[in-house]
Amino acid sequence: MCTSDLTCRPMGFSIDNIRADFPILHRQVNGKPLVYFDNAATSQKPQQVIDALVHYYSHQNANIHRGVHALSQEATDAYEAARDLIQSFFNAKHREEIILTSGTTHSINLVAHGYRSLLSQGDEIIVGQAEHHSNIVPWQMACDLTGAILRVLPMDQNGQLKLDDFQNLLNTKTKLVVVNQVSNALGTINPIKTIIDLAHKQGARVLIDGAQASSHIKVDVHALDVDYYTTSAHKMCGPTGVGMLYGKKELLEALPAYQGGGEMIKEVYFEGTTYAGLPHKFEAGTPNIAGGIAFGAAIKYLNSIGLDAIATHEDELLQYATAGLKDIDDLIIYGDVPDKTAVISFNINGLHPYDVGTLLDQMGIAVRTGQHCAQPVMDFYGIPGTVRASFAFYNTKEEIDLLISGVRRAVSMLL
Ligand code: 7TS
Repeated sequence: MCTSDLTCRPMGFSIDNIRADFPILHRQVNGKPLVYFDNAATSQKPQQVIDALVHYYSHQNANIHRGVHALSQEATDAYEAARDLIQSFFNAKHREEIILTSGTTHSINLVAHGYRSLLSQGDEIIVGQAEHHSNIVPWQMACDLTGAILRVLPMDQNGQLKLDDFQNLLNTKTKLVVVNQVSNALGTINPIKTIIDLAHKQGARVLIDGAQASSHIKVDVHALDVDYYTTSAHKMCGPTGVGMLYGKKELLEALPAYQGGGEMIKEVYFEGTTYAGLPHKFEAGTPNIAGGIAFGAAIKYLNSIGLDAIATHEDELLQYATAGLKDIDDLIIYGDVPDKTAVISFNINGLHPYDVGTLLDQMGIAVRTGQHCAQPVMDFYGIPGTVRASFAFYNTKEEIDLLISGVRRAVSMLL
């Protein structure tokens, strides 16, 4: 356990300076200072990201990719500069491999929609058991329309995917493997490099849902050799309504277009239409321009702190909180494994997660309760849901002390 700031936090990591960047962290909720532990749902936004949104609307607002006028050019440059920042953050080889979407859900649906034309009767897709609904339902839809079959890669009692079963599930009919890098319900990290390599050996493609990973773990899509990777800006200190799909260039070129409309075309005749090249082929309509630019600002902000420093601090919080919570009688942590991000999903025997969450809210502590859009995980454990506390690099051990004493108080009030 950590005893002093000097021994535990990386050089240059000043929690006070970081917290000063986040205006919302200084407000009160229910008469108490806000303790925000719902970071897996969405992260808070630093002033730099808020400023980027305000700056765009105050000084640059224009539609992009279509005007000869100065404002449109400026807005286009700012938007495309964000794409470059995202490309470099994820180490994609080509900038056109970065498709700006409205978020992970949109990114996955985009690929799944394209696969409706690529799948045939009897083809198989392997999906992890601990997926968010947005990495289940689009594949079910694609299977329903094509006659392809969805196979589930099971997890063990600790929420870890069973790799032996994976080897058995993979076969010549497997077209695609879709798993998250980190489970939103448990925080468990999946061995995606092994999964990608095994799938490729069998000739299958892999889509990784990185929504819970990309602001906690350094992701190098090139080194991973992943085929598709998705994330949402709002989990990375960026705004809502914007996100990313990375895809290997040749795969995106072969994937059918998703939405039709302006910007995604080369030429339109009533007799037929030709489509624009990447990335525009998948970016129909006016995008979330301010959001894209602010996504770039969020990447710059994360880079300025450093993912290594972020991971070190968050892991310290995770270890501290896990030890403190485990001291509470009858508290069960789901997915309590060494390889996880700073998410603790728990229950207390005899208590409904909703009641615990509601009492914590009265104390100013924001956690998420329920199924976390991952019903199969809850069904696996036979529970209605969990209390989920998820930490970010701007959280402190003092806040975790409040969580632990808050849970103790909730238990004494409810039991
Ligand atoms: N995949 C994972 C692993 C997620 O955690 C989420 C959102 C999504 C996909 C969908 O992302 P979106 O930005 O398109 O909505 N997860 C959560 C959560 O855990 N609590 O609220 C949203």
